[in-house]
Amino acid sequence: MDIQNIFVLTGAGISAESGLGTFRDRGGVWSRFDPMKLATPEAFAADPVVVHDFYNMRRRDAMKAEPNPAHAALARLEAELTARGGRLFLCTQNVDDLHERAGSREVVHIHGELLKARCTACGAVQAWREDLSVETPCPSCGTRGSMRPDVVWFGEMPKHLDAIEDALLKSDLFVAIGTSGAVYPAAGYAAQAREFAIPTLALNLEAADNAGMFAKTRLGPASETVPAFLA
Ligand code: BJW
Repeated sequence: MDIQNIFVLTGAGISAESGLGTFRDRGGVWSRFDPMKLATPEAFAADPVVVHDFYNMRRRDAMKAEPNPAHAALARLEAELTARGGRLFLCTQNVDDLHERAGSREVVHIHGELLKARCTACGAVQAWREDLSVETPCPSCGTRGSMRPDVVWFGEMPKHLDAIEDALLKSDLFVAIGTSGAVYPAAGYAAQAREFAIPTLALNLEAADNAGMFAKTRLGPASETVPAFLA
């Protein structure tokens, strides 16, 4: 592959074969749980116990999961591009750490990280592997019950947007893997790439909501399509 700068956007589909549920597929997380009661700041304010229970379960599941061949292939691609002076900009919507555990060195989490917690009193963010509760004190400022998962809920500002848009516009290829193209602003990146004449490729199990924005699509499980794309 001769391309130097590749922008990869991953979604829940890349972690599906690691046993972590996607959101919008049949049987997905949002078919079993109401996102408006769990993934909004209003839901957390109304019932923090329920929201903590949900994210405690998700955190435990994420820690038990292992990276799959799709995560590993992206880590190899990063190493290869870096060795020849290029760059893989890996933007994940996932809150798990499977890219990092597969060996990816630079990972940008637009929707935050489950294995980090943030203090709503003093703003401190720290690595977090334990369950959270309404009693958990903030290690930085001591305020009780102020810790929340450092993830991005609906209506909240996604993270690292300037760096993401900058990398997107500098890329020679945009690849979306395992994402339904339903959640903005990430769902709009394919259209933005297209607008700037950057080639676009979708690797997904089935056609995404924004499928029309991609010049090329390969349908199939990420554990097969991602290593094949690099071969
Ligand atoms: C496989 C596979 C296999 C399965 N192999 N593939 C414009 C228009 C309309 C609405 C909006 C808009 N702009 C903003 C909004 C509002 C809102 C939004 O987008 N709502 C939509 C529902 C319409 N967006 C927001 O509120 C965002 N904030 C925001 O916009 O701030 C304002 C602002 C932004 C920018 C500039 C200025 C102002 C925040 C969104 C936060 C999303 N949070 C969540 C939860 C995170 C914490 C948690 O994990 O609980 O993020 S929701 C959930 O969806 C999670 C995901 O990251 C995200 C995307 O889901 P993803 O990854 O695409 O998963 P699925 O399940 O949808 O798709 C999986 C795909 O994989 C499927 O296609 C399968 O086929 C495939 N697949 N197995 C390959 N083995």
